[in-house]
Formats: sequence, C-alpha cells, structure tokens
Amino acid sequence: MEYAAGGTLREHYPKGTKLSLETLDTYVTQLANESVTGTAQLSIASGKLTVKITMSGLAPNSTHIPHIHKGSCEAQGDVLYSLAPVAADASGKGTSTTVVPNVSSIPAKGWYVNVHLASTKSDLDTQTGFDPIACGNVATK
Ligand SMILES: [Cu+2]
Repeated sequence: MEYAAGGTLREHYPKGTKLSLETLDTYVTQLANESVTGTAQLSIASGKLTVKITMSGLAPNSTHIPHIHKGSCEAQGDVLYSLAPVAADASGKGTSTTVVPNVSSIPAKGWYVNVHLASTKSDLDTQTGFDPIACGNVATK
C-alpha cells in the first residue's frame, strides 16, 4: 500500500540507512492569518529544539515576537518558550531561527506557535501587542 505521495519512508531510506533524529522529529506548523502566511518548522537534535519560522505578508520592516505556547490556537495557554523575533524586510518577508537547549521531545499535540504583533517585550504587555498576527498548532506532518 502506498500512502505518501513522494513514496514511502522506506523507499526514501532503504533498509540499513540510519535516520537522523532531525529527520524523524520534524514538525511543521502552518501559520496563517488574513494577509500573513508562513510556516514554523520544529526539530529535535542532540537534546536541542530548533525552531525555524518563515513568514510573508508582514508589514514592511516590522518586527514581531514569536513564542511557543502550551495549548492550541483555539484554546490558548501560557508561554512555553520565547523565540527570536521575526524581522520583516521591505517586502514583508521575515525569518527567525531559535535553538532552545534541554528539550528532548516535541509532543504530538499541546503546543502552538504564536507570532505576536509586538516588536518588544514591553509591547507584549499591551493587549494590542499581545494579539497574534499568526498562529499554528504544532502537529506531526
Ligand atoms: Cu506568545
């Protein structure tokens, strides 16, 4: 039986190929709002969590603070990890990469990535600043 469009995992990794942790533990979450789109990719390697966020449709030259929160976009909870700010260029595209030490696994559910309007920590304390411009639930791809 064939499930994956690009072939089965076994076809990509013939017997005997050692899969790296990063290959096994890659999670992608779609971030979307009205005009903002993007993805966050989470992976675990050597006890560290790496989060790569790629966004477009942002206000030109704007900066936004992302977090990983506990819960989901539908039932939002506390901040779990602060991530590096996403800084948009003149065309509204921005990326952010954060490495968080001492994380050994990503739960199958219960985390979400939230990108806030705020560009500074003090902005985050305001309701407008705290408002998410994009949100995506972390889930296995
Ligand atoms: Cu947050």
